[in-house]
Amino acid sequence: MRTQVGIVGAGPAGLMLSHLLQLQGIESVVLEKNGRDYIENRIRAGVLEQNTVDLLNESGVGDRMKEQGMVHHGIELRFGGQGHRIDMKDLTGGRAITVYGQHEVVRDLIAARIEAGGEIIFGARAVNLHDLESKEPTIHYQKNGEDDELRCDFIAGCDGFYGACRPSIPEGTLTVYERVYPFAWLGILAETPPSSEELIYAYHERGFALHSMRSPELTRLYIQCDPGGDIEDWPDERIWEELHTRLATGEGFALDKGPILEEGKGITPMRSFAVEPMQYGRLFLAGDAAHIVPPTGAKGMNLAVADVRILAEALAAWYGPGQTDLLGEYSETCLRRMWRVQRFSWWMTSMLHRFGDENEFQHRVQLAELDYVVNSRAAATSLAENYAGLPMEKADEWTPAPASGSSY
Ligand code: RFL
Ligand code: PHB
Repeated sequence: MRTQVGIVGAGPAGLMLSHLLQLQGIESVVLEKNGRDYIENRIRAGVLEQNTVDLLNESGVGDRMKEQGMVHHGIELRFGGQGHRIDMKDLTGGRAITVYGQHEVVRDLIAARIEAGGEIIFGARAVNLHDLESKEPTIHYQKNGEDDELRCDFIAGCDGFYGACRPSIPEGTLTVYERVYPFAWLGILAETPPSSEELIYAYHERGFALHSMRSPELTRLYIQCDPGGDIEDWPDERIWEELHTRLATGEGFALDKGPILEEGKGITPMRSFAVEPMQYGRLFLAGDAAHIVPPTGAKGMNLAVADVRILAEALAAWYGPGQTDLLGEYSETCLRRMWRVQRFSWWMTSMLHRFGDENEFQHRVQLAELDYVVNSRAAATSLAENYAGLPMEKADEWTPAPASGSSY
């Protein structure tokens, strides 16, 4: 089989890329190792920044999000038993976030691809990639125990952190940056209406807690836990008790309990990870395949979408006017935004979690940081503009250094 752009992975990055390419008249095939049902029901991210919302709308896949997404103009930071609202709308000149599940975005994109006659091969696991430096790179994959191959002009590696694309790049080519945090998040989805209209990020002596939501009937909650912990050690009662303690306020905040849905329950380790460059020959990495941010800034999916927006534009310039410069600059353009998002996600994580080895000094500094953020308009603006999403134009204004060693 042959196509113009072979895409590995039907997460937000791969599906959005395939959709944007189709709008430019460029053919692609998406290979996804899991089944459609599985990826359409996998509970993951929930916060879309303004850029992502705008792109979904502008590219014609925003109808359900407009109907069902919950637009939020602020978030709450809670510490010392008190809540403090960060008024994102006021601080950013009108920007907002939309709470809409990642699996809903995935459903909308799959529906749009299928309606447009696009090809997504489910149950197809990429095993390795070949001839990346040639004009016809090839993806070797397995489906139903059979080996097959997809030949392409370009390959987009959108197969997440554990995928096959990044490991296909020759050893020694990529520089890896990584930080593993000494804690994890235990997440649940509960059948109960949210107890607050907006998201609550809580810093507590016992650790971080987050109150989020998926709909007026479904609450999404997280607590900081031990990274080596087992989900079996967390019966529902223990989870609710921790949530109540960590989210409590002096004013008697009432957290509503409800049945915990099995599909939303899990422990996620926390890491910051990045590789440079995000390209090797005709392979372009995008999304979690190239970088991971800890979820405290709600940025992973948004960054994945920002990458493929840049990649789609670069590929359109190559197929249309035959320009190679945008493809050559792909990695640098993405990395600039990526490092800003890494900084923000690391900062939010550092401010809001209890570190195992911390002493009273670090605890006081964290409290002072929170106190500063909620009482200084300058500090609150910095949080708000990063959380709502740095406008795409800011990154685009930057002129990247000439790409070294990239060839097509
Ligand atoms: P994905 O979504 O992991 O998709 C990769 C796809 O590739 C498939 N795959 C393969 N297919 C074929 N062959 C192979 N060899 C393959 N190997 C893998 C996989 O099955 C999968 O379908 O990566 P993508 O598209 O880069 O998207 C990234 C996002 O999923 C991720 O960054 C976010 O979920 C992170 N994240 C959040 N991001 C936000 O923007 N806002 C949030 O509020 C937010 N909250 C979160 C999060 C991630 C979390 N967890 C579970 C890590 C909360 C949590 C708890
Ligand atoms: C979520 O709703 O899943 C969520 C919200 C905010 C975050 C991370 C996850 O920072």
